[in-house]
Amino acid sequence: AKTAAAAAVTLDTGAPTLFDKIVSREIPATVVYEDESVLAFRDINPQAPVHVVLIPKRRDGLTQLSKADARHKDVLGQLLLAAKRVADQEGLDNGFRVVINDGPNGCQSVYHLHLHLLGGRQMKWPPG
Ligand code: DGP
Repeated sequence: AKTAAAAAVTLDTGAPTLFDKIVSREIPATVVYEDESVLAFRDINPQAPVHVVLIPKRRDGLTQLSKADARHKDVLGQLLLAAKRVADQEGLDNGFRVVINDGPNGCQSVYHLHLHLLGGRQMKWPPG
């Protein structure tokens, strides 16, 4: 299990993030959905039978949700709609979970905003 201490906060230097390299196909990933603004791919360390990461293709300063402002409104909506589409595509017709980890207490490890779509098993509440 990840700990908050293991999640290093990085400054947004503008340098390509790990997820930018997935967008550019420099790092391979199993892409399950793509549109003009969103890329979705299978998590390398799945926490459920279906675990997909959805990212904005253009980071535009959006390293984490707490950095969002009005200019990110459209892409934030597109990410949620894409999550719904992928859930449908993956056959998650009995429900699913969408998670955004923010910062050290949220256990964020990659500083390029992303949604986790988790499904294919019964989720628990509260989360760990
Ligand atoms: P978070 O901890 O919320 O920042 O989520 C980052 C997720 O990204 C984590 O669940 C593992 C996943 N991940 C990290 N590196 C890679 C990679 O190189 N490929 C893929 N497919 N997923 C990755």
